[in-house]
Amino acid sequence: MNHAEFMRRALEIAQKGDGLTGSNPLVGCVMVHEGAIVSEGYHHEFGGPHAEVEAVRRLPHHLDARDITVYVTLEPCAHFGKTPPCAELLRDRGFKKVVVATLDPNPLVAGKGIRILQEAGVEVELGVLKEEAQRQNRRFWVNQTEKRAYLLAKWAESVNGWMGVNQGKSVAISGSEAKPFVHQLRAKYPAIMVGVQTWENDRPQLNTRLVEGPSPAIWVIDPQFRGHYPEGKDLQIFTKKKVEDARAVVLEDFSPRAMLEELWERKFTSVLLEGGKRTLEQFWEAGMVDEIAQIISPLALSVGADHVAAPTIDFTPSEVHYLGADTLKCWKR
Ligand code: AOF
Ligand code: ZN
Repeated sequence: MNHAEFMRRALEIAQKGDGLTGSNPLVGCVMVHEGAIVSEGYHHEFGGPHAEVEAVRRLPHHLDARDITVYVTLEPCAHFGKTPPCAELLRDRGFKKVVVATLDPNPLVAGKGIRILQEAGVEVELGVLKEEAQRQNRRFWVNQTEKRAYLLAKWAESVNGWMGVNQGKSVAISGSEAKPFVHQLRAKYPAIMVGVQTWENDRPQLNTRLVEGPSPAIWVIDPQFRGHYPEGKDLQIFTKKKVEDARAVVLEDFSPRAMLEELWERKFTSVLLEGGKRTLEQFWEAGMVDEIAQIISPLALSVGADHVAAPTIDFTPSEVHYLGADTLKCWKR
């Protein structure tokens, strides 16, 4: 195995933490002695030990750290978080060399980890598989560099480009195999957001009833506060209007970015935006869509005055999957 292959292995094991690390990144660490992997570790879950700590624990005692090169997919941390700084751990163990895929955008670290190592005379190589490493932690990157929630835009449309009907008549577009997929998606997102029009038209439940997993917190975008929100219903409403409702969150700046920043401040690292047309387009036009899941059903809805056209969002899918008769087109920024 060569240099890049060791880092690729570190990225591969990092992926095992997918969905479990919460607001933390996925991180993998591989230790190499005389061209062979002698230890591995990854960040398993939020609050758990960091990848480097896991790898150090598994390292056979008889090996001399001065002969070992450490590969890690993210700059070792420099702060006392839930665990002591990983950069100090690697330094104190006396490893010969540390190869890092990318700097940590977290301001608590951001170059400080590398400095700790270099100042102690540890050889550091930065940038091996940098792009892959940053893409793997796309959500963490958006959170840390833009201080906002990461956004996935999801909608379903008929093959002839309709999204549904107006005036309180909800219509099922996607088929039975797409539904559990959508519910799985919801279980992975701490928040779900819809425009007031969709809220009023469809009365969506926005939960995960078809799969195991938590239902996301519901957010409705309703500048004039004209929606109907039953007493006791657990949700939050972004609005411009100062109203007497504890669930209302009044925003002066009613932009897509401001909403995502507000969500991030409230500890929502990501949000699933489920419509409708105008809302989806507004977030897209504001450059706030990080990922898209578009479901296309083979059903040709007939054209009527009360039909709603699908959003006009021009993207080139990076992946296409099939959910029964439906097609799923995915895109990532
Ligand atoms: C590493 N190795 O495996 C991870 C790192 O709350 P804590 O203590 O878990 O710290 C979380 C921060 O530490 C996180 O925001 C990111 O900057 C870094 N994560 N660093 O050296 C790891 N998971
Ligand atoms: Zn650490």
